[in-house]
Amino acid sequence: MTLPTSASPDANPTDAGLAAAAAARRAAPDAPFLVAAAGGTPSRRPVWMMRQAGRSLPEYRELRAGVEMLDSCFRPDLLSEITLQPVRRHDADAAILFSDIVVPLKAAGVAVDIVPGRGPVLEHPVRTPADIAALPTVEPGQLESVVEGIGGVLDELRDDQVLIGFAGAPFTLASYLIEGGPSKNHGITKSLMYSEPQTWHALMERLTPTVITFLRTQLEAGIDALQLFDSWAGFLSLKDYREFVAPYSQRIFDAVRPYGVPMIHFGVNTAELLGEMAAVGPDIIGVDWKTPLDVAAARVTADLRDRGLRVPRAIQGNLDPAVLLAGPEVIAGHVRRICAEGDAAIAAGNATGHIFNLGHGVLPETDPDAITRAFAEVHAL
Ligand code: 1CP
Repeated sequence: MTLPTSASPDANPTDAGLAAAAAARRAAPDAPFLVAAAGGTPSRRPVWMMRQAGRSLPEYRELRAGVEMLDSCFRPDLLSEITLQPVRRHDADAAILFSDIVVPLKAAGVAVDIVPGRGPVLEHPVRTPADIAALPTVEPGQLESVVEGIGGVLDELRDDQVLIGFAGAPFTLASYLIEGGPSKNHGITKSLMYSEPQTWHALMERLTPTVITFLRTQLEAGIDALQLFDSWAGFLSLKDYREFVAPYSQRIFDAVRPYGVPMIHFGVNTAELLGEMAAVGPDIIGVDWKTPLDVAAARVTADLRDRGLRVPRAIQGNLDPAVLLAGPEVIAGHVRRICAEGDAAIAAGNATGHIFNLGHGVLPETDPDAITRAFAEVHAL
């Protein structure tokens, strides 16, 4: 097992780190996900779904019985098996690593647990300069079980299927740390940001290296692509996102770009932020279900062009997860519409490719057969 060698997270990756990643990564030149991400014509439209691993699957519930959520993220056998379950069942073009955005914090020694039916809960919220100074930064050696689990996934994937690694972006992580758990309006987080900007920036500075190390560790273990989840960034205005969040997310993309894998950036309620979230550096823009893909792509392209940045980019999305609870005809209609909107974005020159996904995660009550049918319908179009 090779562990990352990059000592200073924010510096350029070391040659040894880049070599380790290149050696661990499988050659998958024809994988539809990678072809679509690179602007080519894939053999079929690639599809994966956020939260495809997890509670919608009976085989997941069976495997997790009696095992705490975060414990399962540190058991390589469970990690690989749960990651692979939806890929086998639904013939997905990509696996998403079974982990959680709080895994690097837990690995670093932060007292955090995932409470069933609720989400990540901190024993001590992080709200003061002293709390921030005491927050540990994750070291690659603390993530060995994740590295081992990734190896298990790569051994089993077909070579036209990819493994997507991920991390939570600093804003979304900060919200859990400051609030102490899931939040409806992120009020404590935002009030700290407004009233104590220095404390806010200190927390962002503290979290950024942990996110970089978590991603580099996955890259050096061989992931084929990555997604930075800033799930709750849509609670911010564009101005606040620019000032308080974008510089850190940009540093993260800069720090992992040398590995050369496709990078996705996603958040919910981000219609107003899409251009800015694209400008911080991803290759693929994840869109929630509220903005049609062709409209989103046009907006992103215009914003990037105004700044002299590379256009167009690939686009990912964006079926409303609730549609999967409706009947087969309803699902098929929405799948057709979204594929047409993706094609329209490409035809207009505003996207290089379309990766089908949901606009957010699979709802736990979703019938797995409805998910399988949706995958097949995307592939048939
Ligand atoms: O009881 C259970 O089975 C735990 C439910 C669960 C699962 C399956 C949690 C708790 N996390 C996960 C796995 C997970 N988390 C994955 C891998 C599985 C997959 O996608 O197929 C991923 C990518 C995440 C990432 C994650 N965790 C995000 C970003 C994505 C998103 O949904 O926006 C966020 C915000 C979290 C926090 C979290 N962890 C768990 C829950 C229920 C939540 C959300 C809590 C909240 O609403 O604030």
